[in-house]
Amino acid sequence: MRDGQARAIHLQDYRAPDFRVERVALDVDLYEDHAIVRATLAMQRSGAADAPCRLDGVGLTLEQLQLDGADWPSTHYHYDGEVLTLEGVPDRFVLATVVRLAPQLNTELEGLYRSNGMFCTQCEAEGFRRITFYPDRPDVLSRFVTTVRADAVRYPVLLSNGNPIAQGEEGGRHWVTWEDPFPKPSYLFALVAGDLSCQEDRYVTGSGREVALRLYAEPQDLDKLDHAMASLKASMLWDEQAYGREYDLDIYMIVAVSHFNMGAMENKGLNIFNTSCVLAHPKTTTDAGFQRVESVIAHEYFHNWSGNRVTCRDWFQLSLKEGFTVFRDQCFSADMNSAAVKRIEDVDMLRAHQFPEDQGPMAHPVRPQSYQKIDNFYTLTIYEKGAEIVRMLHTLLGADDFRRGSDLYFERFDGQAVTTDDFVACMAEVSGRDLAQFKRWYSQAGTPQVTVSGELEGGRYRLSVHQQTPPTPGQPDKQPLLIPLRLALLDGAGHHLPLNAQGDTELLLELTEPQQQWEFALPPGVERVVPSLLRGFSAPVMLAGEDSEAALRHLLTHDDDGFCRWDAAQRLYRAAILRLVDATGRAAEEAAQLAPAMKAVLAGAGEDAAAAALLLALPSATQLADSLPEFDIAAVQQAHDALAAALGHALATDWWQVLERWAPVGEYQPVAADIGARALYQQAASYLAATAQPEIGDVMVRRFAEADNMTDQLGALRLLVHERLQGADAALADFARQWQHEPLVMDQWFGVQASAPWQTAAGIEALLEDARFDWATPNRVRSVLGQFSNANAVAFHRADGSGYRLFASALQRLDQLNPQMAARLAGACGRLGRLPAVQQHALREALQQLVRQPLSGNLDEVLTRILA
Ligand code: 0A1
Ligand code: ZN
Repeated sequence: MRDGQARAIHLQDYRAPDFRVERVALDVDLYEDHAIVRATLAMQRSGAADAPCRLDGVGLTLEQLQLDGADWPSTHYHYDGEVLTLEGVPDRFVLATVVRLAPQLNTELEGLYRSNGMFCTQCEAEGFRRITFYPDRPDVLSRFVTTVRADAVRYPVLLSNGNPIAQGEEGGRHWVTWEDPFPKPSYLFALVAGDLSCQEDRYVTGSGREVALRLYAEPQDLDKLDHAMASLKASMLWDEQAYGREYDLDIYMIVAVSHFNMGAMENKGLNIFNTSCVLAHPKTTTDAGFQRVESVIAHEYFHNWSGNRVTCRDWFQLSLKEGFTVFRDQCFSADMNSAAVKRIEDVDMLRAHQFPEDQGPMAHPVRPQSYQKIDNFYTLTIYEKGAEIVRMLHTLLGADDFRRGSDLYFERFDGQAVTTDDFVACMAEVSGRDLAQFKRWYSQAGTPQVTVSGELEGGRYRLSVHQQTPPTPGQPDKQPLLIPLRLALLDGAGHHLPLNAQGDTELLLELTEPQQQWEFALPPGVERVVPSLLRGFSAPVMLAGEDSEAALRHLLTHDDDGFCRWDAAQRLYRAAILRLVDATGRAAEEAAQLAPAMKAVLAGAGEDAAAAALLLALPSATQLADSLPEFDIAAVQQAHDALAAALGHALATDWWQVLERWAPVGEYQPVAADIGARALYQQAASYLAATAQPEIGDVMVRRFAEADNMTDQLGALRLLVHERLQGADAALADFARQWQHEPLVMDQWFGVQASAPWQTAAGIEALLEDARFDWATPNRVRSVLGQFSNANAVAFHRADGSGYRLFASALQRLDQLNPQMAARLAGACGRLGRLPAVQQHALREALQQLVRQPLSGNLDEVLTRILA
């Protein structure tokens, strides 16, 4: 390993800080080849009288250190490159340091760095220590005053958190001083300096305060900020209505940067966004892109309360802010669009990506016990499973008590750094419920498996439910969880049956034991009962039932729960595809079996095209292979594609009708109804493309050429390229020519090719060597290496091991530049232990060879877990 011995940090070792910081004054002087940071910290002892003062600081060149205005003797301090230890300090003192940095050499994109000629920062989780010496932990909150200085012509815009309170200019350089009145942890600090254009608007809060909204981007992107602005205003209003939370500063700023490791960052009053999560224009952005912008804008805005006003005590509590905030942004998007569609998309994502994480070598509890590099724990488990936990609390308590609980939480802990226990305690207090067992969701890793069986006998329906959570690394034995199971029973005509004396037709069962039974008295004459279980996906579990095809068809036709209907369709498709593994010749028969139900969905598509598109989509081969003991993607993909082609033929007339009826009309708008229409069109086109008939190629070539928006254009390009239809190469070339000056669109161009199922290691290598590829831009790296390893299982896991070898050498190269990115991408190798022998051997060899190289602690931690 490159950065010294890895050291694990344990939750149980948490200790309150020995020193607090009452005030911080930062002065950041930016030059082309270096930056000087002067920090003045008013320190106050809060722990043991003899404790030395320890400040974090990574890779800093210390130029000056003074205590209370006088140089502090070098015998009284020690800096080991990571921690500055000051011995014999008084209980209160003012520490002044001067450090020199080299932001222009910072390719890790943590701390202060440059992106396309601007300066920006990323401090979560531990980037502030790369800017100055500081107790860089979330439970140290302080008030910041920040002065940014730079060349006035190159960097006309100088920003930091809070409000500007002074500015000046001298000798070609200028400066602005910002004051943030809210105490905050250092991870929420931000500054930006650049030549940026601004879109400005205003928002008046419910209590009548006026807030200036400023969205900054590079000048050529100024026309791509409308959607972000509209989303921001909608988020501000929603948080007032749904949670009673108003914005608290006079200015809310968002800056778009091209080089960013994640989606965006909620720095107080000054969000920094990956361009991909803020810029949107119909010509360059797909529907999915528009929706992502809306949800990420909301997510970062909602953090102002769930994260900033009330923050995390330590990084083990990361899901306190992330799980809650994801839940909040999911509910917001559900309210802005179709709630059922949003829920299905979220569940699909959770099951496709978080479930495998929870079953693999990286499995960890939502509140982990230990970590080496906290960056590696910004996971789907912390975010998405964390959101499911909050959702379950909402389900168990009901909307009113949940709101009372969140009000209590925000009021009681405003300005504090707290724990997930504190959050749950508020929910317990307002509801009077004992949530002790529920809290196991935070401490226990792994996806619970719930098995159900039903019996109809003597006018009663008996439901037996069994739960079990498989072992995960470091947690061999699991306790039963409190699992909310939302249930309805349908009769043979598809009507809801009453479930109790009050006539309720939906109940929330609370599964608390390993095994439990419920009985329901049925009205006379009921001969058939089909249970609708886990309605709304009421808990993040894997549900196994008897799943007779007739019952699934019944649910698909009659269930009024959007998730359950969709899940019934998924299960039908899954069964068909799995039967086709090793028997692809039977695809036409399977398609014929499925056709009537799919036709029925199409007949009702007019009501909700987006829902119809989801009901008609096959589960991905990757998801199916993940559900089997061995991850044999080649076999499953073949079966999957055979069924897709057979359905393309069996329903050809219907698909062509869809193409006619749902062809784009009118001006592009990213609104739910139109998005649904485009999704349904694309779904139909993809079935036809799977048949590889030339006619669909012609239609796609035309659609590609005539499209006036990126959704249609990219949708056509994807089918042309992935199905290798006539005209694919020309379309790729045209696309690159048309969009050469739009980096986010060129990311899509790379991504379409890297995710093509026919792709080879040599093809990926060619993309990496393309002059337009750039190792230093995370979005571009993700569009090739992320798409290849995460969205193209069939090519990545090719039996000759070529994909693995290429990937390992790419990781090694990337790790030199950006360890966080390399470690994140490496997670794609987490299926190692479940691969067929040939692949397993090849991947193990490639990773073992890699882990012998000098690697970052980030990548080393992930590879070590995978290889364990
Ligand atoms: N808190 C941000 C995500 C984020 C986390 C880490 C980062 O750098 C290592 C950057 C952003 C969010 O949840 O949106
Ligand atoms: Zn977040």
